[in-house]
Amino acid sequence: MAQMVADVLVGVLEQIGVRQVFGLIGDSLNPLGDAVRRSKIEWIGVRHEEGAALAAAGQAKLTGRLGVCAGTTGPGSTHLVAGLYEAARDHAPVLALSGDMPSKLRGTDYVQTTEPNLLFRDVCLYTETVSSPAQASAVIHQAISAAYAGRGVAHLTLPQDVISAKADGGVTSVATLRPLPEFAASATDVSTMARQIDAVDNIVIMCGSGCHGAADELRALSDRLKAPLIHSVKGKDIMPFDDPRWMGGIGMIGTKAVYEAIMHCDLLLMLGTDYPYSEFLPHKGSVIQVDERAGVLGRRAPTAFGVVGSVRPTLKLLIEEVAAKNDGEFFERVTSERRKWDEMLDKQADPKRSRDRIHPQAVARAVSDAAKRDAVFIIDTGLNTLWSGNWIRQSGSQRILGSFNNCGVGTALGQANGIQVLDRSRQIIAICGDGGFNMLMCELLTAVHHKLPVKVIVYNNSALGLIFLEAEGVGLPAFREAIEFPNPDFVALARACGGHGFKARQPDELHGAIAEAFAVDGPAIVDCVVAADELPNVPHIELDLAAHYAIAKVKEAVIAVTGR
Ligand SMILES: Cc1ncc(C[n+]2csc(CCOP(=O)(O)OP(=O)(O)O)c2C)c(N)n1
Ligand SMILES: [Mg+2]
Repeated sequence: MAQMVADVLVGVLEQIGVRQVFGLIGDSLNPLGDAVRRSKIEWIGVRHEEGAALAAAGQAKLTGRLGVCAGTTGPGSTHLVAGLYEAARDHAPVLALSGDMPSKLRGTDYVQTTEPNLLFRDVCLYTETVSSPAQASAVIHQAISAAYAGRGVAHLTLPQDVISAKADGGVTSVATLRPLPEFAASATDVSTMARQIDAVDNIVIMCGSGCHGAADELRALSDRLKAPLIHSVKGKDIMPFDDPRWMGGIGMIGTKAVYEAIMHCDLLLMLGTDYPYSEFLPHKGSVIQVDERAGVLGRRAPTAFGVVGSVRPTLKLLIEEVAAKNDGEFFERVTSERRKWDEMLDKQADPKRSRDRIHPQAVARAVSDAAKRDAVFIIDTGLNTLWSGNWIRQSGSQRILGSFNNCGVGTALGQANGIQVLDRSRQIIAICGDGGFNMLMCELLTAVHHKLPVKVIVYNNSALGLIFLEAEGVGLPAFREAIEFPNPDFVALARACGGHGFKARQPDELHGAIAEAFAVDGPAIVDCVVAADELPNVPHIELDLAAHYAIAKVKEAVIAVTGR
């Protein structure tokens, strides 16, 4: 049988090691589906195209390798777009494929008409139509190359007639399609950085996602400089929670010890992080920032020196150059503050804290304590992000992913499915709010269908909990009608879908429900009914914020009495 254009596309994906395409088939994708059917690549049919994009994004975030998803003409591709932002915002290489009507019908307001290259423009680094067999191989190469080079999303529009046409040659230069390699900063920059570090006393080293793989170098630098290591949430999983140098997180997923350390240090060394919340970064202290991406240097805090380079090889050079420091007083001070914060976290997470209600911190801690040492946690968006982010105690070999830049509700389960497909024997745990789970709960069916034993923990507070807090934080009374909602019986739902369901209503049911879910073979939900009025610990509570809460509470009391 002659090769179709679709075969050329699938062939190159196979050659670069893509093992799955996540998608939902439609007539325009039939030629693509047929080519996948005849290849070594597995087609993972999802229930909603957003789930396909999230699955591809989850894979790409975990591995740094190309994830691939597909949706059909019109609504099939509009559904893809939302999930693709997850890859775009977290700089993960994904190729999105969207089917399109036959070319002769373009521009005639035919059914399911969209302008795909316009639709995908914002989320993509590259979007192009495969417009003829002669041009196909070049744009296929270009798309994959763009996704790897820019670490983001590339998109190809696939008109049905073109991808089913006879191919006109294969893709060349396939060997060039691979993730970006690490690179060290220049020797001059390393020397300049070392001299600036030598000139100051109290240093804090902030570690972001660009520090993955550099744990040994970070430890060595911390020891040499007597400098505490702190992390963004995307860097949390790099080291075990109990490493004495690993003091905790920054910002809302962070500690008071870290906040104080940053505000009082002489120098913040920002490594592989583009942490966006400037209010938690030094306002006047000096910052040195190291990142592979020149464009992120200096944009979050006043920065004295910016260095372009990957963290690991750059630190190897820096450790050789920088002078050792002897005074451990600052490190000790941060350590003692960190101990106090950790004790507070332990108390908050104690299931015995209340006899008849489960506090959400206890859920996160119980999940973390029961998880395997190499589990992957995928965290959703909402108040639940704060519970999970602050109370999980990572092992150092676990991974923690989320939607930390896109901040999308309903993104955890789709990503978890994609990651679980990579290795069905690894423990993959999606931790969601009830609003988030409800949003894309159909993806539990994808898990059941493809025998993906994903474990889904649901913080059930019958509310879009974070919105309460956000409204009250600006002095508005919470709009209950918009925020609260009834939930289904999640246990029955899980079983109806072909999975397993467990419920914890009381503190003494929590550990058992989680243990049972982790022990069963196959996807499982743990419905954790949690106290809905729990307030997170804010490491830097500002007076005006506290005042806003008070005003909102007064307004809510008035509404409760007057109805207005
Ligand atoms: C797709 C999407 N819709 C809406 C929002 C705004 N939003 C942020 S957090 C949140 C509440 C999420 O509720 P839930 O999943 O129940 O988590 P909880 O805050 O209760 O833990 C909402 C609606 C968003 N970030 N993403
Ligand atoms: Mg909720």
